[in-house]
Amino acid sequence: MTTSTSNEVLLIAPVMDNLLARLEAAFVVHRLYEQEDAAAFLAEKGAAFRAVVTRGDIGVETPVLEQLPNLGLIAVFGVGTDAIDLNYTRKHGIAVTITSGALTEDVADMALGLLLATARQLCHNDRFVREGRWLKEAPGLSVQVSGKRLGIFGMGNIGRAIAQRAAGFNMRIQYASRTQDSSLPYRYFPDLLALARESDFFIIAISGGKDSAGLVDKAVFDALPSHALVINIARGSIVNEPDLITALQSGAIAGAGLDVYAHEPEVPAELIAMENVVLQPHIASATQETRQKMSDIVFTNVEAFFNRAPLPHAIE
Ligand code: 8YV
Repeated sequence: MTTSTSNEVLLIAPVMDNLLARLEAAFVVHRLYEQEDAAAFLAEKGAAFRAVVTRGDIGVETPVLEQLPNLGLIAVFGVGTDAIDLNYTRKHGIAVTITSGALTEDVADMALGLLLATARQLCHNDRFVREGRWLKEAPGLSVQVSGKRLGIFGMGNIGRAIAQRAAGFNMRIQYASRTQDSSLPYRYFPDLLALARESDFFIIAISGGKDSAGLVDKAVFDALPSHALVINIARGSIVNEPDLITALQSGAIAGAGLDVYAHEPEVPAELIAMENVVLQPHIASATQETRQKMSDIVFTNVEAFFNRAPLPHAIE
């Protein structure tokens, strides 16, 4: 028989081996992603689970939550909660924890890395050397990064960390976000299209979710100068991907650096075919150091939950 005092944890998707090992040493862990018949498994075992561990990019589907009547915690390996129905968790008193603070620097580093790689054509020129083309022709010219106008869409922790780094490149930093923070020395645009019109580079750093789905669309690409480069380290859902492809194909923008996509791990063939696009497999936070911190935070929160202690990283 299962009771709500059990210490059973449901793992929705694979996590780092050492986190899995720590969880398995301390709790009874079941892996949903390994169940042949997930629905039958949940129908039989669902009431046993008091904690779920999942990833930011995967979240938990609401029909799964509905099979977990004794759930008290969702510990997210990541900061995104866009793949979790927070109305449902609030209504059912389920706490949600995230790995806040752990990944800000890495994601900001990746934003600048993608910007440099796209503008300075690092991947293109790497191929140029490896394929022996340098022996036959001169490399082309790329685009200067330093001193340019950088538009940042979203000025949360990650947006700020990007701005700090861009300041080191003497960029003219400006941003659009829901609210202005007048303590920041950057120009604020209440209107996204106005920001786009004034940006040589445009970095997307807002949170994903229903409110931000498709906000960067044809209107934004048309407003950007045709030499603009678009960088996305946030969520694929924020960008209308077919509009992005059209903008790149038509020359409405000059290039893109992407870590995230609408339907990961699927990446549209059109993007893969483009030389002016740099593609990464959603790895902005994937350094050994940060992933270790994220693992520790997840474990600490699950442990606190089962010890009935305050949750150090609860979101609300
Ligand atoms: C991770 C993320 O890649 O924090 C998030 O929400 O999307 C990323 O940092 C992901 O959660 C782990 O796979």
